[in-house]
Amino acid sequence: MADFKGSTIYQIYPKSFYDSNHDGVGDIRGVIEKLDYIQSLGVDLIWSTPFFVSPLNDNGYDVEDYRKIHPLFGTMEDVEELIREAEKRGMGLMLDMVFNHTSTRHEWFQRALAGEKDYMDYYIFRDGGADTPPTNWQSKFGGSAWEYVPSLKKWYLHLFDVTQADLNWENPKVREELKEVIRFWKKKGVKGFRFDVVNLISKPKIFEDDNEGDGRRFYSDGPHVHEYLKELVADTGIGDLITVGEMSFTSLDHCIRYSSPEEKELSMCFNFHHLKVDYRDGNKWALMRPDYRKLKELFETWQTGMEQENGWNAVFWCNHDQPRIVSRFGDEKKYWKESAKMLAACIHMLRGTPYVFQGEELGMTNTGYTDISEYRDVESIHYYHILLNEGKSREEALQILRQRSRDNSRSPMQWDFGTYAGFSEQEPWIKIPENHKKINVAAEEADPDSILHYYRKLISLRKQYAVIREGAIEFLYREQPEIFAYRRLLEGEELVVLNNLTNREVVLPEAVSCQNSICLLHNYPEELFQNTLEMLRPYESLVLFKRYS
Ligand code: TEU
Repeated sequence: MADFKGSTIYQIYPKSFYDSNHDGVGDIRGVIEKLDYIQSLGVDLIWSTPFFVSPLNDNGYDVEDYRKIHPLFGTMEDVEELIREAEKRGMGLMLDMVFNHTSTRHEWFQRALAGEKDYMDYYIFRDGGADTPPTNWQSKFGGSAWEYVPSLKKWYLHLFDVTQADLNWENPKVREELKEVIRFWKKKGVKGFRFDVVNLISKPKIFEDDNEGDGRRFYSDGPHVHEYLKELVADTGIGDLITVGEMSFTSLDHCIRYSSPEEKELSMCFNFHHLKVDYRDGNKWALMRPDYRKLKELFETWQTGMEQENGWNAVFWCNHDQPRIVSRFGDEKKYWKESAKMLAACIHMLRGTPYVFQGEELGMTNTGYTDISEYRDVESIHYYHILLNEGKSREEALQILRQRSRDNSRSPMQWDFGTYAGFSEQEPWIKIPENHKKINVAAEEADPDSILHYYRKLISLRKQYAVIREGAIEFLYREQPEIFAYRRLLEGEELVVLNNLTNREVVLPEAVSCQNSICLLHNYPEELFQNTLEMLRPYESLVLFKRYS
């Protein structure tokens, strides 16, 4: 079994990582050229979001052919070279398998559209008049989750964009096709798989209207999902690789089952509950300040719940769908460095496998776009219009996108001081934030106190201390929303992690003595470290280690 507990995983969004052929779009050769940098972070696995043939309506999450590489990103030889070159540097490649749906341009869907019965059964088609969709379910990107096909007089289900048709996993042929895709990539030497929205693959027997919500309660963690996952893993022999499922609107009980080793499903799960504490009434498009009490409760529930039942969390703040964390829960201006480091420590010392999304290790911020023409993301553009239709002004709608758009994380990686931040010599496909002159790899390599060096230290601590990989977890200062703190324990070793989530000084209810501890990490200058802590400075973060004899 691969050491997923000791691993740190680096996520790449190839379109925005590095543009080796200077056409304005990042590519696979760009990743190869930057492998030394990735290795220098100390990570074990590189998860790349999809680079397969696709119309790219959802930037590759709409796959047209699972075995071919989109020419914009490169060739199969490039991917093979990436696998080899990563391996030489002690790293593996994790591929993103989008198996809940395919692009409507996929051959299977095209044959379904042509009326071939076998292929119609690959998808979820339902009868119904042109004006009455089978259910009132809503797509995650806004609007109905059903699309009518006049030539067939049927509707098909798409939980995401209209060009992303949901596959029918009840059909054993579909499951076999997808297993073949896994075998194909496994043979090429891929070391891990991330399964996109994999808890949505099993739809209910009966499709009915949802009078309480958008339909998600009927198809999330659906009736046969565990069975399908067990079958996929057993029949492809990927039980020894590192696997992670992206779980949308899931529960702790299901994630325990997805990830506990006895179940033989996946190594770990992503869940998103902690990233909704700033959604007003659960609505992503309604702004609210983060509720830190809720955040702490969620971490506690998921961390201790998974520990008790031997499950495993993927721990993360950032990915290609989330705004940048320093802009979201930190302070991108006055306490940029302190808050980015503090937030990193919160996550990396938890019980689980940490993920770092490209640029997070630099403290990259939200993009600050001021015009709708600067956005590229299908969801952001849909919602902009939905918000206007709801009566919001342009400025209000843009204000919401500035905080919530997925494009906040999709702007190009900031490598140096160059015109296009060293990402490309051509104007990139999406605009680079103004702050790239300050926030970039070159600047942070040169600054020993940078966020980049801090991430390197955090990542290396996991390798050095078993307590980080294996220790039990216990939460501290549970009644104080400003302080996120916990203790990790393992046979005579103790790690204490203290974080001030706010921009104010916070007095500790009781002084903490560091007399017998080693301070492994601190985000304030060394001379400010005191042996007795009475308060925490704004966004202060400390990682303390003690060994008992
Ligand atoms: O995302 C699943 C998902 O539900 C979200 O994180 C989504 O972006 C959010 O609900 C929108 O508010 C995965 C991929 O990570 C994402 O990029 C894809 O667009 C989506 O699946 C469809 O494949």
